[in-house]
Amino acid sequence: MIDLRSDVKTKPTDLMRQAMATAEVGDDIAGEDPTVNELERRSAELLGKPAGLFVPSGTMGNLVGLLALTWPGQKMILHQEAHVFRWERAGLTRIAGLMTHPLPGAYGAFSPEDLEGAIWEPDLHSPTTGVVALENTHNRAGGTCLSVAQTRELCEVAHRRGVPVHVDGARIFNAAVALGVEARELAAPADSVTFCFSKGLGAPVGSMVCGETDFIDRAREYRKLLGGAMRQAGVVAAAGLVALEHELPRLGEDHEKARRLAETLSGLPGIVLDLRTVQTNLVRFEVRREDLTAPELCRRLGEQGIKAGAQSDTEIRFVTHRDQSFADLKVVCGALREILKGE
Ligand code: TLP
Repeated sequence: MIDLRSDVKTKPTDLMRQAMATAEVGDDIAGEDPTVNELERRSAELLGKPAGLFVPSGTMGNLVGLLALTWPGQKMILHQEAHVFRWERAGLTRIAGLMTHPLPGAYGAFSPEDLEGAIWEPDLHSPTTGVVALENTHNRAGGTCLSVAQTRELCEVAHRRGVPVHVDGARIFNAAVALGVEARELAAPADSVTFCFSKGLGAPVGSMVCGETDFIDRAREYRKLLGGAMRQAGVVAAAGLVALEHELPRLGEDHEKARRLAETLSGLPGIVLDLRTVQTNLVRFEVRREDLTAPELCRRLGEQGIKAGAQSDTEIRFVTHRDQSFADLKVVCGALREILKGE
């Protein structure tokens, strides 16, 4: 099977499995797991922050980050298609008690002007703004990147008004590779940044939250509260260390695969695809045909051993990752040409 549904579908590599089998471990809640400690140190260094906190998932990373930056009843400003808004079971409201103020914006980015307007002047009646959230790369926009300049400008507006910024950087290393910058440059202007080991980096479990030491101390308390504090977590952290060393340098290949898929797709009848969105390892497109819906196209691909997921009747997202070869991608392109030829 060739799996295009998500980069979360990758299986741990042999190197990861070896590292997991031989990892030195201890009780992480007590700070005694040397492998987790090393992963937190290395991650913080890569993002240019003083401290890191290993958490089980991207969802928990976002949640502990938001809890540590805000108070219940505050307002959170975020993109209207943000993952934390659309796909995280409203934890930010149910658990962190935050009210949301979603903003529109092309390619996953709202404007500094819209942000400025959304941070209301303090008065007796209104909620205060607790946090601004950015997402880099932006999932729903098709894996688009926020540049260093965009990140800086948005953070400047927020900070000038005394509001901290959280970056959901589940795929921040994809953004760094695509933009040709260091991840720490993208993280520098923000107060809190998360990233995932279990997406393009190919590890089986885990995400990281990075920021100032006092912020991470608070996030650690919230991780405990949410039941995310682990014991001999070095077994999974070991795979994260392998991911940073061996998988991070090859992320560009996934972008090349996505480009090839997108170029094939955009030439096929009834496919609507904005090539400007194809910046990293996600390819979002629409199927606008009389004879075929998006779920039907996925079903036909399935018959040829290709797993793909429709997001609606007309929308599909393909995701490239380490477990597909360039030869696999040729097979996918051939199948697409065959199914979509003529109309
Ligand atoms: N994204 C996944 C899931 O929606 C299944 C995917 O396939 O793209 N932030 C962003 C930007 C994400 O894309 C995701 C997961 C998360 C947070 C949440 O991470 P997890 O799944 O580890 O909780």
